[in-house]
Order: sequence, then structure tokens, then C-alpha cells
Amino acid sequence: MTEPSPAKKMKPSGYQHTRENFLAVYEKLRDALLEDKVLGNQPTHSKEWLKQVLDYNVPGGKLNRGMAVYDVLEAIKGPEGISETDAFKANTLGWCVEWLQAFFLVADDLMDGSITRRGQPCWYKQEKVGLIACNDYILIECCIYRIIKHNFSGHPAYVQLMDMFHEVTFQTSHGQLLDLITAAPGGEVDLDKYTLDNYLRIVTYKTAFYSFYLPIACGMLLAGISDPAAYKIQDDYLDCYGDPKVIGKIGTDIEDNKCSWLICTALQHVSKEQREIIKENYGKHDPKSVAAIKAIFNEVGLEEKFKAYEADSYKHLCSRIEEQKALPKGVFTSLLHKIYKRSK
Ligand code: DMA
Ligand code: MG
Ligand code: MG
Ligand code: MG
Repeated sequence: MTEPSPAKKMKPSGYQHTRENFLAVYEKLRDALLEDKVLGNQPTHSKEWLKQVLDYNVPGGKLNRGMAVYDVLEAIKGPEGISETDAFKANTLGWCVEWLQAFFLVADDLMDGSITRRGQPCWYKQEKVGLIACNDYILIECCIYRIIKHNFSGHPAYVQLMDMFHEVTFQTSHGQLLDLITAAPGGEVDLDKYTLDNYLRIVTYKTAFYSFYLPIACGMLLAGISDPAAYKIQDDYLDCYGDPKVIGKIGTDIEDNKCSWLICTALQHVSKEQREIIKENYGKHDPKSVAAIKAIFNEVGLEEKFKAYEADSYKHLCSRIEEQKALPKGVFTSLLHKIYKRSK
């Protein structure tokens, strides 16, 4: 991370789309927020708190989604067509996507009872935070609209932009609703709910809209065009098989009774006896129960099944990308290549 990044994608304007340059935009946006009219008269310690909330929760992820906005714009306009100002605008919207994710994650970790996120304790787990995290995620969400206001209030697509982020927030929160009520923590384990159809509906809403549609839509909007869609699957796989040290969080899907790709697929291949064991152990916080579930996942060869499913999905997506003629392929492939076979 401390290595200098390779000089890549040199633009006539001199802007290079590196992680460092993207992060520099974060600092600018954050500092402008702390100077916001509403905060101007507030005591220093509240501004200091907000700064900590943002620094702790917004910039620490992979940044794939945020950095994708610029990539999409470049795929549409070509590197020569992008001025320094265009790059800044693309990265600003990229950060709005990251801000949106940060707000959902702070809330998600509370609801899922998670312990770590991005290699550090979840925000609410900090001793001084606890349930204050509820107001903090609202603040993080509000920042999205301040950033858009600060940077796009005179833009012809200002209203469309505001609407897009609200729309995606509605879709994502609906996905969270489906995820939470399908899991029904504390309730009776109803294995009939764990179907791949239900699973796909959940992840489309809780993840795909903000992860794939939103960055692409932002890039298109900046390029002066409108509307597409796409998806995701790996997160649930990583939740169980990813090394927590690598993914920066400890998976709790089994304990939380979650409708994941793993459980849905396993149920298609288990014997009557194995199904009984799952019924007894799924959704329990006891490490023995978790181990019993993981043992069955192994017995049915879930890891191989996931790899095959991933390879299939990839092939399918590639051919769909070939088929569509609306946009340059790079718009989609730049994102796809960042997630395919990711270990993080
Ligand atoms: C997180 O879903 C959802 C949103 C909208 C951020 P999740 O609980 O499956 O994510 P994680 O496994 O990272 O907690
Ligand atoms: Mg979670
Ligand atoms: Mg969740
Ligand atoms: Mg997950």
C-alpha cells in the first residue's frame, strides 16, 4: 500500500487515476463538509466527531465501486475527452457511492451483530460509540446530499442525480429488509425459505444496485447518457471461506441464520440426515453448531461448486456484455474484472 503506484492512464490533463489521487479527492470533500454552513457554528468537538466518523468508515474499503465511476466515464469518452474538472466530478460521485456504502455498512454491522469490518472493530463496537452509531450512519447518509449540493447544484442533471441516489438507497434498504426478515433471527429455522431464487432477489437488491448500477449510471450521467443494470455473488462465498484476515471481517452468516448462496446451494445437495443436522444447527451462535454446518458444506463439495458457479456466471456476463451494443464494453468489463475471482 505504501509502494508508489505505477504511472498509468496518463491523460492530456496530467491526471492519473490512481488510488492515491482518488483518496486525495476524499480529503477535499471531507474538509469541505466540515466547513459546511450547518456546521460552521457548531462546537469543535462535534466537528471532530464527524471527522472521526468519516475517516473511520468511509475511505477504508477496496474503493472499486468509487473508482469505477471514472473508469466508466473514460470508457465512454476516451481518455482524451476528460479534463481535470471532469475527473474531479467523476471522483466526487465515486466518493458518493463509497459514502452510500459506508452508511449502509455501519447500520448493517449493528443489525448483523458483526465484530470487525475492513480489518478494524466495527464502528458501533468502539466503546465510546455504541448506539450513537445510529445517528452517525444518518449523518454519513446526509453527507452524500451535501456533497452533491456543493458540487452539482448548477449541473443540468442535478435533480436526476439526487433522484438516482435516493432510488438506489430505497432499493438497497429493501434488499436489507429481505435479508433481515428472511433470516428471522431468533425465529424458527425454516429451511424452505433458502432457495436460490430468494437468494438472488436479496443480493440483487441489497448489493447489485449500489455496487454495479450506481457507478455505471453515475459515469453515464456525467457523459450525458442514461440507464443500464448488472450483479454479484461472491460476497457470501467470502463470508464463509474467505480468511477473515484477508477480507477484513469475520463472517456471521451462519450464526445470523442468513439466506446465503452457500446454504441455498447446499440444501439442493444434502441427504435427509444432513438436512436435519442443518435444521438443528443453522442460526446458532455456538461454535460447535457453526462447525457442524461448515462440515456439511465441505461434505457436499461446496467450494468446488462455488468455483464452477463463478466461472459460469463470468462466462454468461461476458457474453451479455458482447451482445449489448448500447455502450462500450469497457464500461462493464472494467468493473467485472475487479470482482471476478477476487479474494477480498
Ligand atoms: C451488506 O450485506 C449490505 C449492504 C447494503 C452494505 P452483508 O451483511 O451481506 O455484508 P457483509 O457480509 O459485508 O456484512
Ligand atoms: Mg453484514
Ligand atoms: Mg447484512
Ligand atoms: Mg455477507
